[in-house]
Amino acid sequence: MSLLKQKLHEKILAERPRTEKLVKEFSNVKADEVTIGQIIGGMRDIKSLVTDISYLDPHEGIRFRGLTIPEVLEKLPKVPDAEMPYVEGFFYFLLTGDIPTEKEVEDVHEEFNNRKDVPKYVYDIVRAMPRDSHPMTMFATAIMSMQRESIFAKKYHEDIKKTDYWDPYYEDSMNLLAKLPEIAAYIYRLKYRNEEIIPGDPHLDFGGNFARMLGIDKPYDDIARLYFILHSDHESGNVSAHTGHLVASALSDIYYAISAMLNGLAGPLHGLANEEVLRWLHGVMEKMGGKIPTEDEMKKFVYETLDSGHVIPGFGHAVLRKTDPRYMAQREFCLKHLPDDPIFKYVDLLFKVVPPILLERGKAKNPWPNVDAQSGVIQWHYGVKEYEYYTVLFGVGRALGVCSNIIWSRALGYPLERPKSLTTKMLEDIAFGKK
Ligand code: HAX
Repeated sequence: MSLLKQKLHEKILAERPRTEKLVKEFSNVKADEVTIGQIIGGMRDIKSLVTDISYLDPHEGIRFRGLTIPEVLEKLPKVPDAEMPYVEGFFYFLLTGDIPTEKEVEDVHEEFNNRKDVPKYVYDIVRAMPRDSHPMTMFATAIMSMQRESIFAKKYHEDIKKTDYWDPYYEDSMNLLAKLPEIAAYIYRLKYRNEEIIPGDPHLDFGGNFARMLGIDKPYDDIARLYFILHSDHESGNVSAHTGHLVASALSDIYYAISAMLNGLAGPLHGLANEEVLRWLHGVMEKMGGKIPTEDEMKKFVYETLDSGHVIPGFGHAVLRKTDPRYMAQREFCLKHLPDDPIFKYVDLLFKVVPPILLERGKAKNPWPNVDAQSGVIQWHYGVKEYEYYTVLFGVGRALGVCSNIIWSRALGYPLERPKSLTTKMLEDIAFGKK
């Protein structure tokens, strides 16, 4: 058994009694109350999910297993000659809550390496799709097509106990995660680089190998690592994480769950926002003839967008009420590596100009930038100029967190998710005081 699986098993046995006790002795204790505004308003803020893998404090931002982003970047084992930690080590940390040793990181690397070969039929299916298919559609389709590989789907029809479900979910997750960089890079090279596929190098780590298969030199390997880590998890209520959780709660296997997760991520109010940011910025650049606008000129563009009924992409958040620390981590990278990039200058100007305007308009609950405001800029700078691809990168990262959550959901025996609906008439009766 791999070191990761062994550690995970120990952790599961240690954690189970906590959940069992809560369910057995405290099931009727209220954790929250729900208003009509929340029921109609997208279930915003209703406390109805549980995860120990990450927690999003509205005023502090994300913590992964209790650590802030700067702490994660500092404490996890780093790739030699690189600034960023191993994605393999980060995944170990997400899944177990422990900082891995070098040996444990190497063990995850070996596990991924042994499972990374993508069946040929997956590539055939992707190649058969029209070349103008969105890369997210190609990515989700590739993953769906591998459902026939699911170990859980086979074991379910054999004699497997519910308490052991986590094991085939873990195996399926490892098999799938190992292949994601290969599939994502394949889609990129197929669509945007004349179908010239670059083979991976088994000696390289998850992020480094992805950069190689994309065909981009250093420091893009560090960008890949940073990007996958930052986008991995944002607790359970966001559309992609929640979709993955919901689908797997029906005991649909990891292939069904992760392709569904990607379909949720592909929306412009969620993961597609990074694409929208670059499209919007290039629109402004074109109008400015490439020159950096003054603050007043930039304000004019922001007002124009708002007055035409559109949102400013990359700003606002359903939970956060401050600047997203994932934005700040990427901003630091930009300040260090690409301070003179014209698009970075645009983004920095927006950081100054947009929040006061959104505050003045009084609608957005959070006027500050989110992760997507900054991420496309870095990709563009290093030559990934195809905006529509950015959400695929987000998807590779998000799968790390969603797979971890799904494995734990099976390990702790979380049941089928099934909230209750009411009719509008019932809400009116509640609102007007009738029973
Ligand atoms: N520009 C203009 N108006 C905005 C806004 C923005 N950036 N952010 C919020 N608002 C508006 C909303 O559209 C809403 O208006 P209506 O009442 O007319 O519908 C109002 O302010 C209240 O919205 P909210 O409660 O503050 O925000 P929501 O929880 O409803 O939505 C969103 C959160 C992230 C979807 C929203 O802020 C938005 O559309 N932002 C721009 C798109 C974006 O950047 N999305 C990526 C978010 C991060 C993420 O999930 N990445 O994957």
